[in-house]
Amino acid sequence: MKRWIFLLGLIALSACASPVPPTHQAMPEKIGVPHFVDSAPNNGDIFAVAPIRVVVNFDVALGDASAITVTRDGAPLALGALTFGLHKISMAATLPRDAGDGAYVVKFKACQADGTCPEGQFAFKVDSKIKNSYADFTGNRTITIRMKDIKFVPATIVVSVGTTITWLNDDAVDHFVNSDPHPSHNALPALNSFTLKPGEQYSFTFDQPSEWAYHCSAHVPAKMVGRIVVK
Ligand SMILES: [Cu+2]
Repeated sequence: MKRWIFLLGLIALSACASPVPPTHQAMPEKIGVPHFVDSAPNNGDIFAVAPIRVVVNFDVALGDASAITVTRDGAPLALGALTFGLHKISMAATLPRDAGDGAYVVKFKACQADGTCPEGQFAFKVDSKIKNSYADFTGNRTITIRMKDIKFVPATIVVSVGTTITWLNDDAVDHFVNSDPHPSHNALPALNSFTLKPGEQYSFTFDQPSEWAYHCSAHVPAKMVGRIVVK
């Protein structure tokens, strides 16, 4: 009985939690494959601008026959060559620049040491209308994002290429700036900060047009997340 009351409380809490930007919705469950860890985009992400690449991470090395394909509204996209990350536990494919609005499905084949190549997939959406809810800082050379009350403020912004963003920890607890996905943090590895103690700050200059999703790895359950459209 107590357990049910606890669960109902959790549901009530999540229903009235502070508003999160409209960047995620439920989508069909991804098809899991052995040794899959995470992906960027995350399954179910909604972006205002199409990301420039997709990344899929595993906890074992991948074989050369591994592959990624991406469709938008069912039509295949021409991707850049598949690249493998360090130790071949990640693979990435580049999308056409500004690939446009639509429903994207990423299918991947993850060849493993036992000779099998299990296939999985995940989905995300691009809807340029949600950019209206992002704070527009285009033309500014420097921007400060505060880390306050376990949130990035502002959480969703648009900036120009070459803008330097400074994150300032204005909270009483440690925070991080981490590239999505969690826990691999490798869609944009250079973005990752060290621990930011209260009062400390960290800067990064964005030089690739895309929409970059990031989070604080100390506060994943609290959804301390942010998005930066670079154009
Ligand atoms: Cu944090």
